[in-house]
Amino acid sequence: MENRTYTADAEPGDHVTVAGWVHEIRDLGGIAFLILRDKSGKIQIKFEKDEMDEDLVETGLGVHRESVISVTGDVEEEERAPTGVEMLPESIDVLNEADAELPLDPSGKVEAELSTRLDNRTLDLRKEEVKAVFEIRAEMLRSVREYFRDIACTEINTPKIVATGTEGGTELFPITYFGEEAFMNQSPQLFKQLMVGSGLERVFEIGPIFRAEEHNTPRHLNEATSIDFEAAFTDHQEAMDVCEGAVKAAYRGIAENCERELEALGFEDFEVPEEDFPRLSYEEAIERVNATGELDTQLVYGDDLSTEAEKALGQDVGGHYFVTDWPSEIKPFYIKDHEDDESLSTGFDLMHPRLELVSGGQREHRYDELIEGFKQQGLDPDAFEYYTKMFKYGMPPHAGFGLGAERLLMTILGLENIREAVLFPRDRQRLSP
Ligand code: AMO
Repeated sequence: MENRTYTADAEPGDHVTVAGWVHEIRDLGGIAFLILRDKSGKIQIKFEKDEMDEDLVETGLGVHRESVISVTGDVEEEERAPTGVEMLPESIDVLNEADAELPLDPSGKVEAELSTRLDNRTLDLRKEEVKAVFEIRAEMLRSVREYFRDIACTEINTPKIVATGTEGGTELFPITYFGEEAFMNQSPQLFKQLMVGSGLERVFEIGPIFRAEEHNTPRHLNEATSIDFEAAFTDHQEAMDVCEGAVKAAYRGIAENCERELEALGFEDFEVPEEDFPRLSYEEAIERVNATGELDTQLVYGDDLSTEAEKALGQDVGGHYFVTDWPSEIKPFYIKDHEDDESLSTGFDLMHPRLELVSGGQREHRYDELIEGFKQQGLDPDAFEYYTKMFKYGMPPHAGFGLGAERLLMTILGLENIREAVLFPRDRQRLSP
């Protein structure tokens, strides 16, 4: 729209055209106010009924809330106005009138269930605190991208329609691809590994992953966003350094660039984790969980960390921490075992006190050992020939990780439900919008 001014930029003395949504109309009798909202904020528009053109007053005050209008007029200083300025309208254009009844109240005065909010995301995101979540999400991804660029990684995009899965057969979404069975990709795992053997060496990808999990929990999605890193000539310790760096970069970016959004979400002070994330071995983690006395049944070596165990450990540690040196059989075929102890893997998880954020590790780059790993996991190596054969043509040692973007955002902002971190979540009940 030509000559449109954002409400936040309207200064006393200006003659401007603003455009946005009718947030509220307050009619006090002789005087009335229309609050107009746009991406940048709000502005008060004053109607002095006796002194203004009747049609103008009627148009401005007769319009339904949430209608889209543009207003042209002078901006004046007004201490009593919420933003310290107000506009005196000369002309008003109703660009699109909204229905009188709305399925959701964007002013937030009437609270709505999460499912109603998700059904009406457009209206939901007119709320300052909901919009803030997605402005922060954008900043989180921007700062993570910048971090990866700064450590010489190249951003890649890999296929989401694939012939085989990698993260366990039961969690695949099958699709039909020109009469052939295909799947939605669970992880860019194999593709990102193939790229460390290419001339790119160090890569990252931010993209969708698809998991046909039966879980219907506040921490699982069926379509999530994974922040993947993979680099040649890197071991699992260095991959953990990068992982910690990426998470801290996300916090820092938000702290530096999202002051207004954090305020809208009620943060009085926003803490950026500064200390090193401790690295606990799986064995230490098990001992520490058992020592908390929080579990009904003690964990034994070889158990995966249950949700209760993660919670107990999270409370005990009190901040982010890595769990390293997992028993080999718990970790997938592409993770390398320790050379001096094959019962232990180089796989690691990064935990937030609330939940797991990351899985990663050093990868098996030796052809024969890789084929053996497929067989041990009950997978047919022939089905992965496109991947395995590249390990015969000069595949460097490498490591990487996958970081769940929604889980990261959820933990940074303390969101209760992962669905609040996605515009249009996909879960067991939800396929639209
Ligand atoms: P993993 O399966 O552990 O590892 O996934 C990595 C991270 O992705 C996020 N995540 C999910 N988030 C929401 N809903 C889900 N259903 C979901 N599934 C996963 C989590 C998890 O920690 N290929 C490996 C990564 C690697 O080794 O590089 C992998 O996919 O935050």
